[in-house]
Amino acid sequence: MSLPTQLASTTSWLEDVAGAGLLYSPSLLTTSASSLVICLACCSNIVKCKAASYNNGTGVCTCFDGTQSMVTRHGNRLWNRQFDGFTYIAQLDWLILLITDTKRKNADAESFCGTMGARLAVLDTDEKLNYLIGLHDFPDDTSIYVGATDKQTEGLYLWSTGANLTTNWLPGEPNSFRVEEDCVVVLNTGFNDFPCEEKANFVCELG
Ligand SMILES: [Ca+2]
Ligand SMILES: [Ca+2]
Repeated sequence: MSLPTQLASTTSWLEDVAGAGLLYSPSLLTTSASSLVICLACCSNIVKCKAASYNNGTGVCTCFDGTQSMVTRHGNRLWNRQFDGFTYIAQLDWLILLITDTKRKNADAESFCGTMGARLAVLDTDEKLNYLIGLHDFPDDTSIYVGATDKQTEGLYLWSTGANLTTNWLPGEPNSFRVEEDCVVVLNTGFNDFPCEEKANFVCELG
């Protein structure tokens, strides 16, 4: 059991249209259910379950935890379980929470994510960056803190996982435009180095 216990009671689900027609495995449970609601209720009882697929035609209900393999399965529809506001993206096996209704300094944003057992999101693949900026509620012309910094060595940007951040910078960035720009935000389509003391929106992930 790896998920924080405060998330275990959450029971809301959101359909993931991009995942329609796919079957993910290995499954935690595969069963027959007479309706979608029964399928989702069944999967809600499994603490580790992050998503469920249901096939209206066959009544096959599958609850699963990961994306180790997926095959096409006609008629399947996919639902992602919502963990206290976090959205689970099955294709990336990624749980994120985008905060756009409050702005915090970088350290305070990191702490806020930490109170939920999360951290500022590590966008270390093109797929994760593209998913985030493709969200319909991703705001235009707004800086969103992510989990990278060059505090240790000026100009060497590292994700909190230790991986290098070298791609997807906006044109001309990183530029240390203001005296100290040691934190990183997503702005529109790429990364910008940004003063850590300035308040910004942010995105958390459950690592
Ligand atoms: Ca810097
Ligand atoms: Ca900059």
